[in-house]
Amino acid sequence: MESFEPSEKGVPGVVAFIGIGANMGDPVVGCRDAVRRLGAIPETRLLRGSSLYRTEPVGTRDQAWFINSVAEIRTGLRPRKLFEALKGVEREMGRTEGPRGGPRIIDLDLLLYGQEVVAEEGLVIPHPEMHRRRFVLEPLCELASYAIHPAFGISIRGLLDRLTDASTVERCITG
Ligand code: PH2
Ligand code: MG
Ligand code: MG
Repeated sequence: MESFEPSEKGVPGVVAFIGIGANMGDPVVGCRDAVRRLGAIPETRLLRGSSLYRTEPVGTRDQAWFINSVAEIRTGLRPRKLFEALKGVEREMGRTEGPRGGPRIIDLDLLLYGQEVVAEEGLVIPHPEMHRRRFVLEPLCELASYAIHPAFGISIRGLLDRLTDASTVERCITG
């Protein structure tokens, strides 16, 4: 994974965090491929990727365990354009409509977009479930424990300390 470089300072664009998940096909390969593809989105650079985590399914529990990670990007795209680009990457990787919360070849969720709060039809940022999900907060905390959830004014570390989600999240491949 690429790491943050001091030369990034002053580069225009907004730092955003993307949640990545997969539990079909080879999910390790899928998650890595997705991270690489994020860096190919127009006006967007990949800054860092977290470790990969093996995670117990939350919600629909009768499905395979997931691989989850988080990537940090810098983008010149506005939130809606970035969201559409993420959907485009999901489609390119073969994602098809399936049952809500069910198995998927790849899932790319826009977690944080700078400190912006967005509540539009079909697009809510910060991601409306992120503060409840250990499979999101553990990898996000690895990258940005200090980041503030702009709707709650609480750091990622603080959200993790308050979390009641007791599902298993194991770091399996170090970033
Ligand atoms: N995604 C879901 C539902 N449940 N569970 C885990 N462990 N990881 C996920 O990415 C996940 C989930 C819907 O997006
Ligand atoms: Mg999701
Ligand atoms: Mg999604």
